[in-house]
Amino acid sequence: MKRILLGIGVAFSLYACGESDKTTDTAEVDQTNQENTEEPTETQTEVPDPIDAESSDKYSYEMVVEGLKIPWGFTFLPDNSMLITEKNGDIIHFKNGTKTQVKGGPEVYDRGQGGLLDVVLHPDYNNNGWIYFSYASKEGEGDGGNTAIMRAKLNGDQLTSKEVLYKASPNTTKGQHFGSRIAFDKEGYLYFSAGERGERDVNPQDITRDNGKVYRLNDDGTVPSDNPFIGEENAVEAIYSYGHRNPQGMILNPETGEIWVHEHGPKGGDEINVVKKGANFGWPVVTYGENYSGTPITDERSRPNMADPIFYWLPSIAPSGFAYVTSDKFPELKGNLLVGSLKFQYLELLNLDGKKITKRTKLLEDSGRMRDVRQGPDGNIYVAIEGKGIAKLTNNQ
Ligand SMILES: [Ca+2]
Repeated sequence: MKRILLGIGVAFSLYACGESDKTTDTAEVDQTNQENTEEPTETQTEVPDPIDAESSDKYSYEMVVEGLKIPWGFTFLPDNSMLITEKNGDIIHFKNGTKTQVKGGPEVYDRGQGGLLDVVLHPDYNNNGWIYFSYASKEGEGDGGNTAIMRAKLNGDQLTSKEVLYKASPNTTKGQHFGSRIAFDKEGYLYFSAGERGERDVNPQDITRDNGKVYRLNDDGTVPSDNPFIGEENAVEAIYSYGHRNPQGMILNPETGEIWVHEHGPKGGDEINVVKKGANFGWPVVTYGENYSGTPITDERSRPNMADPIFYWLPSIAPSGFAYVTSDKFPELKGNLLVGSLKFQYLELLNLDGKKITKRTKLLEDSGRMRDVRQGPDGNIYVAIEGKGIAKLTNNQ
């Protein structure tokens, strides 16, 4: 069965979003009339209205790894050394104050928002040594690239035992919306996102196509037998949920065991979604955003058969990187969420009460495009800042 979106006909350029390159992402200030920023309709949904962010100067940062270009993701090895992905394809192992280039990484399609993306360790890394990467890959037929997942092992300064676990298709030369973040749940399933590649009217609502999806695989890349679309005609059986736009944040919520994503909206309407098996998250049939030109995409915010976000941003912050803080080092952050803002160049603290965001606070304002945020094994909070490197959060008191 094909679930193809009908009737959303006009294709607008989606190139100039907050996630796009540095020259365009701040160009999308609202130059159009204000009537287009009408309040969303409240008739069908219990989604809370956006709230304003407060500012806090309680925190600063100190650089830990300097001289990076676009550090897209990073993770910590058991010896507390750091593995960092640069969008251009470089993999850097930072240990005892020294950066070493890791050889043998995936060949990446470094274009627009694509390149080497996330890096995550297997939950049982200590025993199996598997490291997972997401990246834009040229593999397969056709010009351009699409999102791929590889796992490999680190031996000295060399990646070995490389296995490509997934490659989305078709390739396209469009530069936007690759996703991609990776997370494991408590049962050891591997989740990752692939954005809709600038084809919003083609990909996100069609489960026979890649892109605009969250995927679920076994750790070896095989498809779990209880994935939601197994056996549906022509379905991409690795799909776990659909109707996504461009998720660049993904966490395991340690309290609930759920996978949570945030995703870039268009102009307005970045969302936090609780991933559910087989759910349709609505893009572009329902959205709290509008076209970059200020024209509406739809006036529908919610439908009964589509999953609402638990929270949305208006205006968009262009979110990238996502962390749930469990550390005792920062009691004010514990049990809450951290999200990087590319567009406004700060770290956002979201106070969390169950599935409700109760407060937004801007930390580290004007630091630079905040690409990723992770809690380290030492309980510290680390951020990846474009044009700078990896920094550690410090308390001003
Ligand atoms: Ca949605």
